[in-house]
Amino acid sequence: MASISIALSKGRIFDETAPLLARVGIRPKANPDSSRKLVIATNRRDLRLIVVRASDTPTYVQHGGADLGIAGRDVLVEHGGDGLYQPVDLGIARCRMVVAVRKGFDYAGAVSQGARLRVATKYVNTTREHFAAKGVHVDLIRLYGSMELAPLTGLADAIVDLVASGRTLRENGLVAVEEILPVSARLIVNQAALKTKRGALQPLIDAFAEAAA
Ligand code: PRT
Ligand code: MG
Repeated sequence: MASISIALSKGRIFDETAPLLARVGIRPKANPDSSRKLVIATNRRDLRLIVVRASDTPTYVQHGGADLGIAGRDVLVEHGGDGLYQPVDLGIARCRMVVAVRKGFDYAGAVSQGARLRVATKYVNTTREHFAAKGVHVDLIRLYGSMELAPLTGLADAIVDLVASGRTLRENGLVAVEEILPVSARLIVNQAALKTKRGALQPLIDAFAEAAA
């Protein structure tokens, strides 16, 4: 029996994937939110979960550290998606990637006057491409989290971050001024594994597609 591994991150992605796993007939033997285990066995002897950082999921699947993975479109676009199939939009962990600024900051004015905009984000590749396509000059400031602080402290004029309810922006006096991408989580597959283990992987991919629909 071919052994199969699925990479995913704890927190939001695991929580929203759990009902899909149940529908596919996969029952993890531990909950990564409470366990410290990074490799989690399931009721299926041929299948285990690998717990990784959200932004590392595409890297694990690309290099064959896992056969399958579950990752947000934000992470996939930023990573580039080399060596990955993205066969199923799971429709979970939905949010939007946006440009946000301090309330009262004249974003349209700054952009139309051709000012160099200082933009803080962890999505540097996506952000560079977004502004290049608009012909707006930006200085990128790479952060690893809490992007919302950057405009409040004068570190940056704008941020590129994810918004779901809008509460985080609102509570920090920020407003979204532009949408870059709608985001949801995708099932991703190592391209080489799909060829060598198609018999084991294809039914699982089909089951996820069915469970997500
Ligand atoms: O911790 P690590 O750096 O490894 O990754 P992470 O913090 O990005 O992981 P996690 O678990 O927070 O997010 C995993 C994935 O969930 C992301 O890659 C997205 O695809 C998806 N997702 C969906 C979100 C949100 N919704 C979301 N709202 N990820 C983050 N947020 C954050 C956002 O960055 C902001 O700080 O929530 C805040 C905004 O939420 P609202 O509801 O206040 O608007
Ligand atoms: Mg986090």
